[in-house]
Amino acid sequence: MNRFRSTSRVSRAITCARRRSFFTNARPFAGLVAVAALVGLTACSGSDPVDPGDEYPMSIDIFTPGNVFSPPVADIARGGRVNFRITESPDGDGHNALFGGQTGAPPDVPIVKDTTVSRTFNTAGSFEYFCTVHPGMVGEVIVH
Ligand SMILES: [Cu+2]
Repeated sequence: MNRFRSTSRVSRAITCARRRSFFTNARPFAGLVAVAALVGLTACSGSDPVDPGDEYPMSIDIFTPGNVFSPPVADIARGGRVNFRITESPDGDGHNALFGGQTGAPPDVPIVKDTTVSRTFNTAGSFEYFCTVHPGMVGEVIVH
């Protein structure tokens, strides 16, 4: 019993001595860690000052002046909305905007004219679309 107790005391003393020695040895490194942390924070705030999601609009209008989508390439933030402001085409038909079943793309815009159809883009990526009424009438929405 006594032997165990004394062993235990010795063991505790050794453990404490090791802890003290660890902290004594670690102290010079603590300064280095603090400096490294400051440098790290400064580097982070310098290279990435703005949340990337804030750089792109949450809503954008795409027009159809003639048989083109304008702007042909639209950048928006993820979760943003594209308003297809579709006017009557020169041939009297309307336009559609098909995404071709791309994963993450919103539902297709049917053939319409003189109206606005809005679509929300919840998935990051590049989504090309086209009008089947007018071959070559294409556009792209890039979701960031
Ligand atoms: Cu068209």
